[in-house]
Amino acid sequence: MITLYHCARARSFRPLWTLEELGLPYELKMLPFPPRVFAKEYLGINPLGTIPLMLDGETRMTESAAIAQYLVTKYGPTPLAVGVDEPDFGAFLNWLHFGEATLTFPQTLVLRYSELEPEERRNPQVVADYSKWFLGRLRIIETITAANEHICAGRFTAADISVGYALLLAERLGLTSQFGPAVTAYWARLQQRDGYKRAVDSENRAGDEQGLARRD
Ligand SMILES: N[C@@H](CCC(=O)N[C@@H](CS)C(=O)NCC(=O)O)C(=O)O
Repeated sequence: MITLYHCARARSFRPLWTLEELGLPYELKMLPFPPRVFAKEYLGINPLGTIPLMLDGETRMTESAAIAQYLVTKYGPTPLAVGVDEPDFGAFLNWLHFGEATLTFPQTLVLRYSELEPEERRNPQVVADYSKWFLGRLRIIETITAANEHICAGRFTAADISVGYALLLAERLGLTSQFGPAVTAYWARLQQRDGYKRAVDSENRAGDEQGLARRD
């Protein structure tokens, strides 16, 4: 049985969404955010203190895009993976990792310096600069989704899950009004997927059962 450690609406949503799209059984362990502060015992399981942590037998992984790649590769064949023999294999890996490394990282600075730091350490300049950074990098997704329903390979893949999570975080940060029309429509399409809805339900259910408040 796969075990996934998760905080509501955090990057661990990528593996959760992937598990739901694949219909795999898993155990979801919800943690308060940040676990490093509010669930110190978690450091004994994951010394990094970050989520996700996915356990699958002897396999331990802590990178959300890599876990999505692992799941679709190991538990395929599935259309969510793009094979090495397909023309879009490179594009698949590129956008899968772009979703985290390029689209999510700048937003974590926005989150940190607008909400998570104590009042006296908040920094509107960092928030403005890294919001702009994110929106600048998002232009390439606007171009792609203006011409394509999905990011690559002509179908829904784990790369859409990776980019989709960055859009979920942007929504939480109030950046959606600055999305272009194609990204707005793409994000709406992603949220209509049954797999996405099941992941949201699963997170809410596990949070309720484990006594954790839902996060907006
Ligand atoms: N690159 C990693 C980042 C993991 C990460 O930093 N997760 C955040 C939540 S989204 C976290 O655990 N933050 C709490 C902390 O740093 O203490 C991934 O994609 O999974």
